[in-house]
Amino acid sequence: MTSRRSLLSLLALLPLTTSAAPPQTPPTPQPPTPKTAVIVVDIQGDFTEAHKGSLAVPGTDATYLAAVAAATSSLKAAGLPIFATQDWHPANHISFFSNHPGRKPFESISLNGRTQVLWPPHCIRKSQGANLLLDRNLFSAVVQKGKDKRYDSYSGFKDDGGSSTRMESLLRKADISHVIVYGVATDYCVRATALDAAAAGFHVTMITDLSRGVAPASTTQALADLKAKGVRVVPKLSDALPPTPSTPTPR
Ligand code: VGL
Ligand code: ZN
Repeated sequence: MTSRRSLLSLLALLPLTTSAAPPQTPPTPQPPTPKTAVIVVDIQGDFTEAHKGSLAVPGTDATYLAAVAAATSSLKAAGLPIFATQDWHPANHISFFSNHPGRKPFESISLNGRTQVLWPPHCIRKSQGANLLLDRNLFSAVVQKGKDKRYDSYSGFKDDGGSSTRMESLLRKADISHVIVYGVATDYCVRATALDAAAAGFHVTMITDLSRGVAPASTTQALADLKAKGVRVVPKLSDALPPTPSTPTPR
């Protein structure tokens, strides 16, 4: 009796080698679903007609802003992290025509070997017109750009001097592989941000219905440039979603 008992208890202590091998892999392996983030570009008073902005982009009325707000809310509700870019210039910024005596708004000049469009003063840091027009609670982070008076920064990733913003590291930290991009202006900051995202290796989808351009010709050209670099250019938010299901499908 004792011998059989002790034998059984001894057996219980032995590691089971034949059946039910201990797991060698992490207990909850993740399916390789691509993680998607949203970059909402420069939705600020100075770029909108609705707020009588100093650099109002055509088509940025209250209806446009409502569509951007609704789309951004639904993307956040679907669980996607939302990043905003915010043009945030010092008053003496190089891109303002008024800082170049004798120059007029929308003129292009050559500056240190680059073409610089001279803009009406806009998005001066802390000014009313620089305010983001969407609820702050939507955003995982707000990435400010154009803060160095010497350089313009259409891109949310880096300025014309090559200095990086926090954008790429924020996306990497969040393990993002896809970004959805929309906002203003299609031909400037949306274009540059989407191109830099693609150059950094992210899959990029740009939504035209949620974006507006400064001028028709440069907007058409911008969309061609984006497509040429592999950016998926789609009209609607619903076209942007299929490759990246936001709700996990049961397996
Ligand atoms: C922008 C011109 C100057 C933009 C910013 O948001 O597209 N355009 N600064
Ligand atoms: Zn600017």
